[in-house]
Amino acid sequence: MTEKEKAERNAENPKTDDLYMNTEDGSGEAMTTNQGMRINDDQNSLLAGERGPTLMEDFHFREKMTHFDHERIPERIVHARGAGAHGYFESYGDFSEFTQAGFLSEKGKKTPVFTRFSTVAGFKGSTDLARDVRGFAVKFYTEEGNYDLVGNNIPVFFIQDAMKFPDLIHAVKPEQHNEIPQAASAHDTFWDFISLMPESMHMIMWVMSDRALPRSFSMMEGFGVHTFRFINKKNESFFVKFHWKPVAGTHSVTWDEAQKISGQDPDFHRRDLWNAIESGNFPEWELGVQLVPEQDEHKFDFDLLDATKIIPEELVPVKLVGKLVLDRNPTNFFAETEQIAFHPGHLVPGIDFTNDPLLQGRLFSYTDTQLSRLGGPNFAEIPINRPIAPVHNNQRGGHMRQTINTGQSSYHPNNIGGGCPFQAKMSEGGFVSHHEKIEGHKIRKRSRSFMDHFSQAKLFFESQTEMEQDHIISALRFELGKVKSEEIRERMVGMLMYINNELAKAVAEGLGINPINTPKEPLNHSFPADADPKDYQPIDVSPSVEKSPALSLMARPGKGIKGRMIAALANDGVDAESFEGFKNAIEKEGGQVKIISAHAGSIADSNGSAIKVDHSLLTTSSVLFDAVFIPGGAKSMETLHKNPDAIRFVDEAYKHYKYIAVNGGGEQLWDMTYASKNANPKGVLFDQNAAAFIEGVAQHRIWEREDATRIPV
Ligand code: HDE
Repeated sequence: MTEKEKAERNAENPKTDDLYMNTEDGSGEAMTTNQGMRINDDQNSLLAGERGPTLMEDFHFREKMTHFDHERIPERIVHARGAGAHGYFESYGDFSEFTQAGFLSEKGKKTPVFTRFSTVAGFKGSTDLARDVRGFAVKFYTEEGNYDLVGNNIPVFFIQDAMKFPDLIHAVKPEQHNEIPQAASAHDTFWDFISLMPESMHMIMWVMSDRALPRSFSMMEGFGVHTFRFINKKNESFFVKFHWKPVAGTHSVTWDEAQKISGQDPDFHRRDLWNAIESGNFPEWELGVQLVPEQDEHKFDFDLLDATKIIPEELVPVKLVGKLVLDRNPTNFFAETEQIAFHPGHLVPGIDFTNDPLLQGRLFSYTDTQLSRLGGPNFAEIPINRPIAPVHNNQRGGHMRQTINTGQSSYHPNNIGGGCPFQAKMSEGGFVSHHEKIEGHKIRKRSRSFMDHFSQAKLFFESQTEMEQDHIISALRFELGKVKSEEIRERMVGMLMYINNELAKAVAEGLGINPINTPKEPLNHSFPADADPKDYQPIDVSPSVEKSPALSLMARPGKGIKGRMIAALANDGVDAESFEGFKNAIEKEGGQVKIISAHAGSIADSNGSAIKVDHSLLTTSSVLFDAVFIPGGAKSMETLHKNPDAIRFVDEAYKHYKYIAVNGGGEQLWDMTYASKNANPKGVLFDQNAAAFIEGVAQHRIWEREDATRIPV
């Protein structure tokens, strides 16, 4: 995308930086200290004599070094690793029938947003490709104040009560004695905890599925997870579940690829988001809502307040209400992506909480964590966190206060300040909590309606395609295979038997366990000391939906190849016509073509024109691409067909079910591969036009390529 195009696009869409950015690029300016004094030597410390000690009075050195020493802030306890982008949300219509939220009140209304995606378990410097849940947090800078939809790419959670969150996170993070392993759940403490907590089984099915290995942030769904409330102007309430549906469809990588990508490019997802935006292929999602009128609260065979449950789309369809477009990369990662502070309690009138005990606990945690992470109560004044709606209140002081409040009074009621700032009436946009009737005893107890732990785990597993089920089985074999304790493995297999017998048997076989011998009761070990364990054991529920096709990744293939990366294997002498034709056709559809060659620099095509090489075979790998194109050109092939890295590149792409286009003399390289031993390879297109290849790449993978796993790379 050219600078001119970017400027035009920025002018069209609402954005926050005009309103808050305090950018500084130093161009044309002399260097100064933080006090604004000009610096004329930034190379040498102040010494007592040419070879003497450094003087304490060197205030420039001390200021520079002190600032550097304090450059880092504590990383997030969870979701430390992430990437973010600016964009906008556009409402599809007027939804005031359901909510008074202004950003959903008018067709075409645009609201600026900042979105941050993340992994959960790994440290800030860990790999993007961990098997993990992804955070999907969106800050809407609405005219009525900031609204944060702080969700995940999986619609349920491991636990039902926030009380257990520190335990869950301690169990999944690196073990406390040796801080191993990084960004991985495949270890004893995680599965020890999980195998004692049957409420986590539904989530475990999702995390062991390909959902936990997204191909790209732009190819994963997002979910608000909890049930929230919409409130309209008549004070009528609807329960609501939020969904983000990716326009590019839902796609994943395989576990073999994920592990290799973690070494080849641990920034794979960050880079993908950055490149997509820079190339003008803006990632897009549609916002969907499942709405349940208040009076239907108890109509379901699960509790709407239980965050380990979904509302199957077959029971309540998803209504699309708007579109999210991410069209601008951050200017500075630290200032924006690192300092942004989300909070599920940042609401606008028209959206409210429910009594989900997981959500209620989150309402405490997020402000609390910002206090230590961002250093004090004024984090809302950091540019990226500032609402575009003006802020007026009587909060004063605190570390790093930016606002200079004028006047004499900082309390309410006051007469000295003319009674200002005054309390807004409802009609002026005030927030009023839903008038829900609450009566009860103070009690620490889990409702019996939360005790069905298996029916939706079963629903999820049984709604997957055979290939997806195989991947879940392999994931569990891998994860539990890394667990050293036999007892934990057996307990887990015992738990899986309550989900699906075939699943349990297949996992047990991989672990060398006889499922018959696995312990059965009690399943739940998470109950108060004085409770009767029986009151906490899972209950059996026959669900009203037995299969939900919407739960398969295959249900949302998306359209086209926007954002896909295609590797073109070429060397000096590549056939100009065959290469250019494909490249142009792919780029026209929003895909990106990268030239991979035996050497870096540039290559000369058959017409003698120079083509810039993007990567030599040394610095890249097939796992970083969605498909491979081998253009012809006798001279090019003469070099590549003898290059073991080029041969492996093609074989590996074949192993990972990718489309491969072979044109003209490209067959010389193909013939050297192990994959070519198959007389009729699926998804390998010989001398076909670009349109056929593009159509294939849009399907993402050829899962029916049965011989793929045999490829020895
Ligand atoms: Fe979070 N979570 N969480 N979480 N969460 C944080 O807040 C917490 C939960 C989610 O990109 C922390 O600012 C508790 C569910 C996202 O900055 C912390 C519980 C869901 C992000 C915290 C949960 C989420 C966080 C760490 C159990 C999906 C990253 C840093 C009750 C609906 C936001 C921070 C970003 C971050 C607490 C469970 C989503 C510690 C106590 C369920 C996307 O406050």
